[in-house]
Amino acid sequence: MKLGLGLYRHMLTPENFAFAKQAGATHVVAHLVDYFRGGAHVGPDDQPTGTDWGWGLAGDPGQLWTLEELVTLRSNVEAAGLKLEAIENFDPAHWGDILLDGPRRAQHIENVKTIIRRVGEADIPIFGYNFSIAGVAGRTKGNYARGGAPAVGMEGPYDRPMPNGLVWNMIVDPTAPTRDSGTIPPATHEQLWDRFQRFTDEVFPVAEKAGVRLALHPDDPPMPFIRGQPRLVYQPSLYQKALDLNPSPANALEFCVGSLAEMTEGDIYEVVDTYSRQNRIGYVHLRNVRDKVPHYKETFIDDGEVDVLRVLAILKKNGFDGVIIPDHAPQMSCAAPWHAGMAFAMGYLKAGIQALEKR
Ligand SMILES: [Mn+2]
Repeated sequence: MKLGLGLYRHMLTPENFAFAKQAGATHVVAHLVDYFRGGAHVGPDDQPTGTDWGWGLAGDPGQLWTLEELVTLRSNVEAAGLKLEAIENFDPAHWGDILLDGPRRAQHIENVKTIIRRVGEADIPIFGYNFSIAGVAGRTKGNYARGGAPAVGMEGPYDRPMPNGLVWNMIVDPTAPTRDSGTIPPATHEQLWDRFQRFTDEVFPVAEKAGVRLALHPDDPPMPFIRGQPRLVYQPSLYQKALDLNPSPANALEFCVGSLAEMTEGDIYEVVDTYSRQNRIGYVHLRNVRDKVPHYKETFIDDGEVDVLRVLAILKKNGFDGVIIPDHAPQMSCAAPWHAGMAFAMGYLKAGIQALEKR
């Protein structure tokens, strides 16, 4: 098992690559969507939180990530002695109408195919994604973690309808927040699964050919509905439905232990065992939580309800040989709250992995 670090777009710097290496990482997962552009956020490096208008502005709909950009990123990561394992998340400006079944859907399918081909050409093996209309929305921030450390959680459902111009919790129409744009009509679970099925049918053959595995993140937070919109994978069994829908080897999981542990059904150790045995995990998000939706809270990695060392042992037993990243971590009181939180999580995971490898 390999240890990695996930970095947001504005953090893809030589200094942070060196930090990852120093913290024991061998791999990096990179976000190319800029969640911090024109939005309201707590801190410059913290997890995006945002407002009813989401995290801020999505990217340029006409400008896809170029092959050159991807190759340069990989080279920069490799220059620090690390490997670029995955790109995480599509830009809502590039693929939003696939989620909404909107008028630009055909163009957005072409966008996704182009991006996947380029990712394959740049020798990046995995693309992580979250097939979600409302995206990561409805989380609150508080001094929830040990010692009053700031962390995210939920304090009840979030049902405020999505305004037009917002997709996957980012603004794709920059003029929408300044006018009364109306709201997006709620879809049904059946419609969402139909959209997902069509997406997999059209995109997975291209991904297979490009040598890229598409790794599906479960819903964060895993509620049946957020902002009136249905969620795809909000119980552990729905992950199996997503795998069974399309047998392509490109159909993989961005296995988020924290989100799975927040779900109201299932035993997290059985869930880890079930999915790691199938050899369909692209990479793992590993963080800890207390309680279930809609009232869970994120915790330090040693401090929640999940026995993270037991999770590592199950992954090891089932021969998982991919990358594990800490996902999120509470912020620690010092000059570098994000880095300290991550370094703590990395040290804990590193020790857990080493203890297993030595056995
Ligand atoms: Mn996650």
